[in-house]
Amino acid sequence: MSLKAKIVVIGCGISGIAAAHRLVKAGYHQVWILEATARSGGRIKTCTLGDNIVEMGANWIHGPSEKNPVFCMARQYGLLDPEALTPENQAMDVGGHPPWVPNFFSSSGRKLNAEDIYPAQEMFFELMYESSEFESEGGEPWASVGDFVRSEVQQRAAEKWKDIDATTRSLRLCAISNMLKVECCVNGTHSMDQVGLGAFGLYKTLPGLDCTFPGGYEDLVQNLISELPSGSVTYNRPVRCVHWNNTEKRENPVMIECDDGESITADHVIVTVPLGYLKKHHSTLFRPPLPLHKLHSVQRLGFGTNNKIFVEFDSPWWDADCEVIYLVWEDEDVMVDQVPDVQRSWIKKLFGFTVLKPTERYGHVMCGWIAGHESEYMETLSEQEVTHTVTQLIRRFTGNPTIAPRRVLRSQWFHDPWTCGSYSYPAIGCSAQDLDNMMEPLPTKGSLLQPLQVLFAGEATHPCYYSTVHGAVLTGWREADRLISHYSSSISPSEPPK
Ligand code: 6YU
Repeated sequence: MSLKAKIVVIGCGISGIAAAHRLVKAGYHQVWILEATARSGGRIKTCTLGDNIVEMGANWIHGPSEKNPVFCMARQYGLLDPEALTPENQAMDVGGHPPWVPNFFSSSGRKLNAEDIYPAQEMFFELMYESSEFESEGGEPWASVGDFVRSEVQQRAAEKWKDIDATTRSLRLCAISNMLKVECCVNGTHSMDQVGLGAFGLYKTLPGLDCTFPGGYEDLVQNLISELPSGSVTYNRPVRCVHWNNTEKRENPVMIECDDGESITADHVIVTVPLGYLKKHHSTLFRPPLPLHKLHSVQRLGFGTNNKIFVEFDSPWWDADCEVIYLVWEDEDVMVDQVPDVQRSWIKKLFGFTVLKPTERYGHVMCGWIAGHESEYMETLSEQEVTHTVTQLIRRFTGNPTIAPRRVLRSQWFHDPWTCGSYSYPAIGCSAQDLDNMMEPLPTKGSLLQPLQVLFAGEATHPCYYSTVHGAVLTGWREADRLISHYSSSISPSEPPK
């Protein structure tokens, strides 16, 4: 067993931190993290809006229960509210769709009767469940989740809602458009027409009602970083190229070239850069380049944009118990989740707002959600333009021309050069094999070269919890364990056989 192995982790997001933490706890003392930016956390990013804490990236612990490593660590560090710890909360199985109290508003400035919309919601959730049952077996009735939903709603609505008046029926179809936009945010995709029906079911949920970090998600990051030896992380150190198979010798076969011209040699490198970054930079990031099957999986898997627009008000204009506000456009009964003219009507893609609760902690703050190319366009606008458009939107839907936000703050994940989007999803044509290929170390199995030179972690390498923080943590631990078990079962490269 060689605790002397020199291991470099690229990226100080939660997967990189989890990998380094595991290795250090196992006794490895030559573990370094190289991070491109000036901060830890990556897509975990807690900011403030006035006096309030807001999360620009990850928001919730999805499925906070015993099998969720994020929940277990947060509990151990004492970072959660008491109700998140209760057995009832952990046992609640909501299949990824928390039962939030909704308010519906329409583009003609009316608050809609929720009872009119519920049958559409019920039908939509049924279809989401059915979409996840196809399991990549081939022969699915449609290529994408979007196509499947549209076709099934048409059929089922014709049968189930045949006695409903035309206005309510049309409104329900408009609400389905809204629900497709919600799913675009959940899946981090431009359109549900890009999400593969066969692969949709690869994603698995955990039991537990989603909860947040009262002090901010970054509390988890700080706790873990504080347990690494000081100096473990080098900030503002972007990696330009990983030269693997660098030497004929068994010693330090990897050379990591940084943007500032520095080069670092290592026995192993764990790459945790986001899939969006990999898609853009794979050709310059690896020498020799990625093997073709791995490259094809990088290209096939989806990586889209989901952004938030936080809006603060002096007083609420929603019901006291309201947890989510849905905005239903009355001209969208053809079940669409993309706008025809992005520059003119990008705001139509924003599905609505989640209300930050409890009010005593967050004040009157809501979080708007917008996915896809419309979201990417929004990032290019000035803060004033975004504020103006959001204000007009709220005035139109509430019919109240005097509503004015106090502050607005939005995320810009697509234009973040180290992320290039938000998170991964199974695009059309993807299968479980692509996620397997993503996590496969280099050189690939069967090679006579020095093994485990380049390992891959990060949310997009988890077979069923991709797109989440707990998925990212598990991949960091997985790659650390891969090295630990390698050294516990073989002779170390830095200790050649005598
Ligand atoms: C979750 C949630 N959540 C909202 C939004 C976003 C995400 N997620 P990192 O990117 O963190 O780290 C990589 C580092 O590498 C980074 O620091 C870079 O700077 C660095 N780097 C890059 N290039 C480099 C180079 N060349 N050299 C050196 N360093 C370099 N997850 O659990 N709950 O509520 C949300 C949300 C707006 C953007 C989220 C959520 C996703 C997580 O944030 C994300 O997975 C992890 O933080 C990634 O960690 P990492 O280490 O891999 O990368 C049915 C079904 C549907 C399927 N999906 C359903 C799931 C729903 C997902 N929901 C998300 C929703 C929200 C709201």
